[in-house]
Amino acid sequence: MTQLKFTYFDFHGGRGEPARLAMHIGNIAFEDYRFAFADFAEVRKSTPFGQVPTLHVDGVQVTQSDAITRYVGKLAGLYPSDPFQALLCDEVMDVVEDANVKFGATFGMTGDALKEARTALVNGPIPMYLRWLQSQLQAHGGAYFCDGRLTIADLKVFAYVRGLNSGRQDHVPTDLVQRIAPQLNAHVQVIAQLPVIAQYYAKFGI
Ligand SMILES: N[C@@H](CCC(=O)N[C@@H](CS)C(=O)NCC(=O)O)C(=O)O
Repeated sequence: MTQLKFTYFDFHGGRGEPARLAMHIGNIAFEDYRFAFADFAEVRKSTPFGQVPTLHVDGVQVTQSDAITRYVGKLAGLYPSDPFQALLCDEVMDVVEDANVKFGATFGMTGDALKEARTALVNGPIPMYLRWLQSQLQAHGGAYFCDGRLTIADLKVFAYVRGLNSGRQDHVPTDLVQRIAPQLNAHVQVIAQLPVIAQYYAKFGI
């Protein structure tokens, strides 16, 4: 059996969450190597770009969150086999990643600089991405983003929207998604209530 070791922060979000969820849903055995934020400086030394997540596949270290999520998504049966549905799935994931990259540029900022940068995102790019994601969801029936079923695109958006709603991101109002794209919050609720997802978070006491 292929040995998988997934390395990411010890929290339930970010770029690592879709892959962790996909492996759980697919009942794929893996070592879930979680580390504290305080240990990142040390952990990053063992990664090629000083970034996480990484996935070791039989000892081979692989980077890039979406490539990893697609790989485990295929193993878990959560990636479309139809090329056009796969394209739609990838498109949604890449849009969320564009949003992540813009947001990531504000990490490390403090004080007024952080406030200004986050406020600019909240007033521009983030609503743009949220509106587009909501329109994609609607265009594909309202329940799932593609393939008429749960895929890794849903997991990627789920983790992103939960992060925005969490209150953990300074200067991002917790009602932003609800104001701009309420159907994304309804989607989060549906995903969170799937027995396999509810069971996953219950394991962590969430
Ligand atoms: N393209 C990479 C980006 C990874 C990335 O930026 N990860 C963040 C944590 S979510 C990180 O390690 N940031 C530290 C840095 O870039 O210095 C991916 O998708 O995996």
